[in-house]
Amino acid sequence: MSRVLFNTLSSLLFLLFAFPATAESVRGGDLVVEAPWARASIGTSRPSAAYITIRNEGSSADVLTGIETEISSMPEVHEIKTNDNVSTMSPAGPVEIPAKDAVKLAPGGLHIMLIGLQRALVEGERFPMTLIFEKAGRVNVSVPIYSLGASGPEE
Ligand SMILES: [Cu+2]
Repeated sequence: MSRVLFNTLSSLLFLLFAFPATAESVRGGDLVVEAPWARASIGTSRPSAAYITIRNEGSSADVLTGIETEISSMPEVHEIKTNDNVSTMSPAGPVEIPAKDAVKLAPGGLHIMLIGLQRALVEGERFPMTLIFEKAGRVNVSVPIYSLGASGPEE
């Protein structure tokens, strides 16, 4: 290997390790699914929640129709609605991702409810999750688990 090439490769490796990507993202068709995370759970008796941002770079809307993950026997997209200071949570049904727009699943709004946990969510671990879209099809993400009190992806 030439010395120049070696130096170039070394620099590239250095950049890779010195600046790891903070926001994880996965592309599926026109969609970019980014910054997935979930909250740690206490055991498995109560559901936990996962959050993610879905960006649509295409010129037509797509629809999130379902979630699959081995960690939950019934993963469901929920929405929180607040009326007269009372917040209620209910299944959101199919979620439209408008063209050239983004939908953010975040605490206080849309979220993926992980009902029927198959094992406890432990801070620092990960689990696989599949988002199913009408057009983009199946998009697989690896979801990092943050602390019980986390409010968003770490910067
Ligand atoms: Cu919920």
